[in-house]
Amino acid sequence: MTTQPASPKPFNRILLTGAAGGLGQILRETLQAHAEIVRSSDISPMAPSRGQHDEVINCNLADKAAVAALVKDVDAIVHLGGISVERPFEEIMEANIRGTFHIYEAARQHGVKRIVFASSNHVTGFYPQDVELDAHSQRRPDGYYGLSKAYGEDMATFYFHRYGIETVSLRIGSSFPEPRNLRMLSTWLSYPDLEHLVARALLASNVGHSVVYGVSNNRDQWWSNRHAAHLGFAPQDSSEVFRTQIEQQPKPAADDPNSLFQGGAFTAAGPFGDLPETHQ
Ligand code: NAI
Ligand code: 15L
Repeated sequence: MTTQPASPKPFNRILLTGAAGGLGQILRETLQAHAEIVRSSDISPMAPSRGQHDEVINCNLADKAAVAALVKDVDAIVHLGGISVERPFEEIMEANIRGTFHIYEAARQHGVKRIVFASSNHVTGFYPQDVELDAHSQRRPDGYYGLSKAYGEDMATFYFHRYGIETVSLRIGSSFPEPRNLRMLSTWLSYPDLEHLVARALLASNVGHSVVYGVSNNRDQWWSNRHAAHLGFAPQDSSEVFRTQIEQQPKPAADDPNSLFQGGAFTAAGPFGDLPETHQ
């Protein structure tokens, strides 16, 4: 009896940026299902390559020439790399704003047709927690970090209309092994649901530039994915199994940013880098 050859994977080579990070380490494993070769990249050290299907390249996203070389021979990009919390503008500028521009430019040069962009719920973080949002809601970034993700989303729109490069922007809520506080009972995205979301973002056809909130099937939802149904994202997990343990934590005060805004503590970060009084 002859064995059938395994069916070809949808992509030959996927580039994963931010591969040393919390989500990158998860996706480095699971992207193997979708590509013959996963090329993992980060500015920080990563676990060594485990063979010819698992490439590892250190790269600073702020270095345009290095990013252009990184993207050579790639068919799709899962772009997670960058500063993932609120920081002074200058840091965000290099890694997130310049870095994302370098990724799109390199994609254009090398003919990459699909990018999955790790955006964030912080592009709409300044909405109150009792307002339901969808992908068409006007953005309300809650800091330089949220602004950089809004810029990334706009860059995705531009590169689609100008060059036909498709993107799915994932407005990820809080993707950790477990929700950490009351707010995250609404914003939590489990790792299995993240993996499923990234798979749909890579594989769904005719996405143009689509925006989807990355959130599990939690009981209390702030975000509707009514405009992203074409992606086929159907989260299976719920934060509800953690509710009893989370509700044992001291409850934040009613005027605490974690109680008021969807972006939680990010809305109260900064200001950074005030000049000394003699320079004002
Ligand atoms: P992380 O901070 O653990 O990983 C980000 C990685 O990017 C790090 O390994 C870091 O070394 C790398 N990086 C930073 N600056 C770089 C540069 N100049 N060049 C190359 N690499 C650089 O973040 P995490 O949690 O894994 O998130 C991944 C992505 O998803 C990030 O873009 C983050 O903004 C986004 N996101 C994550 C959420 C979460 O709940 N984990 C929520 C919303 C968005
Ligand atoms: C994010 O965008 C951050 O990258 C992550 O560290 C979490 O803080 C998350 O948002 C959140 O809003 O909980």
